[in-house]
Amino acid sequence: MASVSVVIPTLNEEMNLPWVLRRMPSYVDEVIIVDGRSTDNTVKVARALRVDVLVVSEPRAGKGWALRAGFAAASGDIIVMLDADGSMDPQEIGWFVSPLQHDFDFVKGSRHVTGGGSEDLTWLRKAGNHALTGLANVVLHSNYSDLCYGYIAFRRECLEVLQLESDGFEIETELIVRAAKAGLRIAEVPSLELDRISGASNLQTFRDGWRVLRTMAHECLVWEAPTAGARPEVLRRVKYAYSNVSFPRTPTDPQSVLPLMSAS
Ligand SMILES: Nc1nc2c(ncn2[C@@H]2O[C@H](COP(=O)(O)OP(=O)(O)OP(=O)(O)O)[C@@H](O)[C@H]2O)c(=O)[nH]1
Ligand SMILES: [Mg+2]
Repeated sequence: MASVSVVIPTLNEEMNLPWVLRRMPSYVDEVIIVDGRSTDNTVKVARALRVDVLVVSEPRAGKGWALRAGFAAASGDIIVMLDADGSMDPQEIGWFVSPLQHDFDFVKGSRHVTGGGSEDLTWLRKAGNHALTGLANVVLHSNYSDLCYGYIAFRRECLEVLQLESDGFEIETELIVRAAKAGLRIAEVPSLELDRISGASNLQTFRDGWRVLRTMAHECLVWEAPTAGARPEVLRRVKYAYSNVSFPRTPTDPQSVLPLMSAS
């Protein structure tokens, strides 16, 4: 059974973390809180709720810095990233983990497939996300349904291929674009985004929307997926054809099968 690490960036989330940590499924092996800028009791609350929590310090500003520090510290076979504000329900982690145990490399939550949804999206963000998703799909020949959503899980080996370098919220775009360009096997699972429980959002729609667009252009045009240095299972879609593609599609004589069946 693969081990699961959950990475949670926190910036003044003392009020919201209790809900998040109490909803953590028991099969999660490691919970990593990445903090360094909170001025409230976020870290104390985390330690009080979960004695084995791993606290990583990242004083630089931005979700990208925080996630990269958390990923570097994670020891699980599977890494799940989710927010600390109560907008992503840890009880959904199983939906993300199971495709990864069945040959997928990268699993994304989607608010725009059946079973998913959002209590949190304003019409402006919804329209912006829709436009960015459409644009990404045209350029990447992908069929993502929800680009700007950061409930994501992947096999740890993927980090070697993804080579993340973003500092802010645009790390989500970087992850998603690079996963498609690297030929990872990607699945989307439904996710219900809830309202932030309390406190203020750190996202600014226009500033961060622009950063997402700029990152997308850069990633699509400039970034090239590495072909060496990564573990083969992560790159299998690039390097290998499915082993059964040449399995002959000719009619089978039933007599060649039936004696075998009756013998068993
Ligand atoms: N460590 C760390 N965590 C951060 C930083 N900025 C944001 N976060 C965390 O990243 C997560 C996402 O931030 P939010 O402010 O909720 O942004 P969002 O979910 O994209 O926007 P909303 O939908 O408006 O909530 C939360 O858990 C924040 O606490 C940062 O600079 N450092
Ligand atoms: Mg949020």
